[in-house]
Amino acid sequence: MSLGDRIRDKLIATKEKWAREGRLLTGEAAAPGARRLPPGQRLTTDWPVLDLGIQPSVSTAEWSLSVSGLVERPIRWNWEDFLSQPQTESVSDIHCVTAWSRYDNSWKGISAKHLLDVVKPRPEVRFVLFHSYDGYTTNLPMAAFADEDVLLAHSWEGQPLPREHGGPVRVVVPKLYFWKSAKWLRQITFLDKDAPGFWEVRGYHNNGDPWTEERYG
Ligand SMILES: Nc1nc2c(c(=O)[nH]1)N[C@H]1C(S)=C(S)[C@@H](COP(=O)(O)O)O[C@H]1N2
Ligand SMILES: [Mo]
Repeated sequence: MSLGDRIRDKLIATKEKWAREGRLLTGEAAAPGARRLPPGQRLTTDWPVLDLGIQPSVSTAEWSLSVSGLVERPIRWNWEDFLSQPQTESVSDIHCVTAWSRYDNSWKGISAKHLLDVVKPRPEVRFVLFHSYDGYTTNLPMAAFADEDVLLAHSWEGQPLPREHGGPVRVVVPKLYFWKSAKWLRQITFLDKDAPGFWEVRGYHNNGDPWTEERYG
């Protein structure tokens, strides 16, 4: 096993232990939206980088996004196809399960709403699963994906999304802990059954609502 692999395994094991111990839980649930900063979070103005020890290097020339599963119209978009879709800008807050929050991030990309209009999920769809270039996966209930503020983002603060933060394209799901916002997005599958992702099978909560502290499940 390489040093990188050992460090990665240790990092994952530490987070699994935190999940078992309920680290950072305050027990003070807040109504979603009742306050801007969710319980147990502290504000930061820098932007920490979290990954599994790999930051895949994907050029826009080799990048593509496949959308498959229970949809009327599966797609595979290259970079040009992606940029030719209607573009949306939005500003939202980040809440990471490791207890940092960052306000007022401005994103640009295509909205989940638009993607849904294009691919037309079948009525039996209940869950969405994201697959990333580093092997990461994370799942969302369909209703959470269909929210107005969910974006497939290629820019942050007017600049191309940096590689360490998931460029060329990452998901942004502002109302859930940030582990649900897959970086280095490669594929989205629409499913009738749930399929817990990388952290969800390692002790993180299946939903991940910051205001009710759904940190661990
Ligand atoms: N592909 C991929 N996406 C990922 C992760 C990852 O390791 N791989 N980490 C998740 C976690 S745990 C967090 S907190 C955020 C971190 O995003 P940032 O590095 O841009 O702050 O990305 C999420 N998306
Ligand atoms: Mo995280």
